[in-house]
Amino acid sequence: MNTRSLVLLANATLTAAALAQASPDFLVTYSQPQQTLSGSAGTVLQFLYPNEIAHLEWSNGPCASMSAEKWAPRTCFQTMAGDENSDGLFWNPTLFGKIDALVDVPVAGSPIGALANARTVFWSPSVDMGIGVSGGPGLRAGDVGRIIRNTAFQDGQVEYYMRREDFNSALGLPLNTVIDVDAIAWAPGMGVYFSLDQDVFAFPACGPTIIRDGDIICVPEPMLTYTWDMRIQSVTPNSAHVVYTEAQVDAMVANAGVADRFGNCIPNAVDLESLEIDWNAQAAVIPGCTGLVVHRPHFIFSTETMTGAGLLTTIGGGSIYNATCAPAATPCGGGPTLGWQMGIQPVNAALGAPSFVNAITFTRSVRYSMEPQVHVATNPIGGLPFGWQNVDISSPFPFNIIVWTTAPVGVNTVAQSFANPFWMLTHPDFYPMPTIWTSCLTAGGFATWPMLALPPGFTGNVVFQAVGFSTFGSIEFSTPMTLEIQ
Ligand SMILES: [Ca+2]
Ligand SMILES: [Ca+2]
Ligand SMILES: [Ca+2]
Repeated sequence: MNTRSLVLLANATLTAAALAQASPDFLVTYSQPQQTLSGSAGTVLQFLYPNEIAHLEWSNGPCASMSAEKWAPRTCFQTMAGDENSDGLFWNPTLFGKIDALVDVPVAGSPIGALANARTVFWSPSVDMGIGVSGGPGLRAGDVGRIIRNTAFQDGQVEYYMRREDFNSALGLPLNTVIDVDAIAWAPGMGVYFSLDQDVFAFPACGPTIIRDGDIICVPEPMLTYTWDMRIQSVTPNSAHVVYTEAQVDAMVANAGVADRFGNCIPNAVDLESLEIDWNAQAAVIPGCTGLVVHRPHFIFSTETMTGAGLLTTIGGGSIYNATCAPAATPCGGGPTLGWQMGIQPVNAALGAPSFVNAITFTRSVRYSMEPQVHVATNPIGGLPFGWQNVDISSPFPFNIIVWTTAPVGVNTVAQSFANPFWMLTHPDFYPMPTIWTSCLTAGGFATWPMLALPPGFTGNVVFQAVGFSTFGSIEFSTPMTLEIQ
């Protein structure tokens, strides 16, 4: 390691330490298309989709910026995934269906790894990703994983946090049972906690039972083995314990006295939709059925009934989660839960946002995302003029340089990425031989640049990234985007 690397590492440690003192951020997904509370300076980044991840940033000036902002656009995932569904296009607006579970697992002792990015966070889709690039089994609705470049330098590959087979094994189900994991959380030293999207008859530790979609299930720590980077390597069969039954979750929702987006009191859960550990109260120890101690921490959670994007906690037998800035839902009788408390716009002052919170994870992250207005375009006979569309950036840096590089075209292709050696905070990869196209200044956290003119006859895929320079010397890349010209 040379002197420069040591300086970078020291600075990264300081940065992470500074961030660690502040409140953690949430990464969050919503069940329906939503609009950011801020309006994101009028950019396309204001439109949040259920297969994208948004960022509720409380670590920098908590309550001044309650808006959820786009953290991982669809085009970022698509550039990482390539033509996963074998139709010859990268762009697939329904990639993943919805992101219905999220977990962030910082690798112990790594200050850099402690800052989440689209390569490090794990998610579960509601619809299986295609296997055209990754090969089988791919990222299925019953998996929690991420898209990586593997050690053989192949992009668009899947790395699992926990596989469908492992969830099935812990539940005592045949390993090939089709399931959909729709909430997950991890508590160090306690285990993995999750919930399913459908009821299923299973054989967990306490014997045959119907696992309900509102149950919170634990695979206790002693029943797990980990990889070096804290992913789940294996589970003990029939080791899952239900730590909260659906009936208990129903009771906690009722006890919380929380309003939905119409202002009606919510009587039950129906389906548990998101989970994160709530460290504001001590975990309980409950007897396991195999003589094992099972930990039951408190949870921040949402359910299918909680429109207006409210959040509850299991503390106090079920109560409205008190986020850093404000209660994360409206109490019963106080009007509708609007959505602004989770950073999104209500329909109007009397009708909240349609979404429930579909996935949440606490994390620390610096957001640097980029998205075009048009993802796939036809180049007409005369070519396309300068500024034929604009591209928008959400940027923490005052100045951005825009770089581009061509990417392969055709069935099952994917763009090749490389590790950015000067990275510390944002997207860790760049795409090869980047050519400088233009630059733009950031105002109020957002920037926009006009797309280059395209000569007649030009077709192909182009990957763009923005490059920013941090105050302590790292060179940072935005999330990548692909433009497909036909
Ligand atoms: Ca495709
Ligand atoms: Ca899922
Ligand atoms: Ca969910």
